[in-house]
Amino acid sequence: FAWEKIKDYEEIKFEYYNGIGKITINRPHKRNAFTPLTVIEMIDAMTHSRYDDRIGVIILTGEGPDAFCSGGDQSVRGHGGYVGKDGVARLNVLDLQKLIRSIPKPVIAMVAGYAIGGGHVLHVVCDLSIAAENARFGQTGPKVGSFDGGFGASYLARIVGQKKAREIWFLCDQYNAQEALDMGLVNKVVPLEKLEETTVEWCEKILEKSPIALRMLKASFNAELDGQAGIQELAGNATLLYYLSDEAKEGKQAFLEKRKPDFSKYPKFP
Ligand code: 2NE
Repeated sequence: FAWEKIKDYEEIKFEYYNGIGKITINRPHKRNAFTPLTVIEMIDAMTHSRYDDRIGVIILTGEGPDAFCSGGDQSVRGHGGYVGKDGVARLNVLDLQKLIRSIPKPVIAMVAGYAIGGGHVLHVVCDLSIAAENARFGQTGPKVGSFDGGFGASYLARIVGQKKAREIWFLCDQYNAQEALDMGLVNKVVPLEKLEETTVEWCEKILEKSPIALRMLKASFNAELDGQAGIQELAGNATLLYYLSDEAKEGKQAFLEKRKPDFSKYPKFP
């Protein structure tokens, strides 16, 4: 595919092709473990994807065949979080997780090799996951003195069920692509050499669909789980649709013209 670079970064790649934005963690020497900078760059690219009207679907992936992402880079883990070049310790991947869920466009994890630890949680929070046959999934938190009790626990349990989610976290075993498919953790498994082709095909099918319907569906799936934040997202979309109506425009226009609004001609639907 003729991917065009959108912007230069140090630790990720960000490319465009035919309605698709592709964000690639580019630290293959560390199995694509993320540092605070990797996450800052992913948040920037994800935010760009949100505002870029050409982009309808986002692929999140890792460079090379060996890893999607192996979680937080343990060599920069310090006192209270992952330490950036500014010396500040933080866990900013949680902000990225929230962004992946709230961006009103489908995000697809394209997984080759390891999706482990915080890297596993990243694919979990994506809307869809397509795995290569060499993919391996798992959490390592309790082995390395960490855990993700947010989406990494509760949303995982919604996907695979409570017993399986507890097994995944308590045993820290790894699961192959077929096992992941069997537990509903991924949508499809394909040979490694077909991974990008299949993911782009799925993106193209999605891109043929109504953007507002997709946006409403994503917010609806989130609303059921995300409490007030989920309702806020869904309600924001309702406001968007209302703003598109003549009825809402009459309210704004009347204010600007310093007159009483006339809503009498708008229907009171049963
Ligand atoms: C991913 C895995 C299973 C791959 O194993 P293998 O045998 O294919 O590769 P290897 O040799 O372990 O890794 C290659 C190089 O990448 C580094 C390794 O240290 C190694 O470096 P060199 O020896 O060549 O110098 N590397 C891999 N993962 C790394 C990481 N996460 N941080 C720093 N360096 C890493 C195997 O590498 C593995 O098990 N990796 C560790 C997975 C892990 O425990 N991740 C952190 C979980 S905690 C977390 O992510 C987290 C959270 O729990 C809550 C919130 C946010 C984050």
